[in-house]
Amino acid sequence: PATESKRLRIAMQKSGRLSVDSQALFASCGLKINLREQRLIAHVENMDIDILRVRDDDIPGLVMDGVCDLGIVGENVLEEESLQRKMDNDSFDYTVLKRLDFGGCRLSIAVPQEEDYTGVASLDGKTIATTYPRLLARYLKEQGVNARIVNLKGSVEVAPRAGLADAICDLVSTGATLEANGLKEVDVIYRSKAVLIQRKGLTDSKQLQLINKLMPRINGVMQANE
Ligand code: PRT
Ligand code: ZN
Repeated sequence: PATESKRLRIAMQKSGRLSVDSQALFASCGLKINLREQRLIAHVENMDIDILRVRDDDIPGLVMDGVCDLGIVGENVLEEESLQRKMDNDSFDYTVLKRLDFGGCRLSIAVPQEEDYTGVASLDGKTIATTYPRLLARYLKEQGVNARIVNLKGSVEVAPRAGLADAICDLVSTGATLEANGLKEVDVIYRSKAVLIQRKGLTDSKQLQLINKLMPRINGVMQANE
């Protein structure tokens, strides 16, 4: 029945760099979840919440299409999806409820260590491999650089050695991966953290109440971690 309130659906990364911290955040907000089962949906035992465990790349779309109410995802993935949807004239609306204190990384351009890099203009006419073609294209356009973008879903860091590209644009945290592949970071184009987002048009009063209960807890947990 239409009057019956739906459970709040939160999307999180199933396994990867954001999943442990996302789980820990939920736990410290008092959500009792049994995540040991390899299930897509985990029911929160003590609140009207379901946790959806998916690939991080699917989270922006699930929230923007209104399939999930909340989601935790990296700003890099969120912004890339937004740019893509703008181009495709698809809906790309969402609200950021909180910028979180994990998942920090930067999206950077890197070139072979022996390369003489004198600034972004030296990428003119070059080929750059990346998993983030829209973010890279936006940056290159802002900088007035004309380069060819090769879209790779993985193994971006081996592209120069494999002769597929002159440079790469990839996520960096410690820099160890770049170093191990004979590359040097030359330009940071985007700084990212995990964010908690909410879909547009969420009006169910029970669900809104639940979010209003969660937010102070999230803020409290983050303050305690500072
Ligand atoms: O399976 P699924 O699609 O869900 O996961 P995924 O493999 O696409 O993503 P995952 O788990 O690798 O990353 C999820 C999110 O974590 C990213 O979208 C970022 O927001 C964030 N994050 C933070 C990172 C990194 N740090 C990071 N270092 N994502 C990826 N990396 C990779 C980077 O691509 C490179 O291969 O780690 C390597 C570089 O690390 P350093 O420490 O060697 O510099
Ligand atoms: Zn992914």
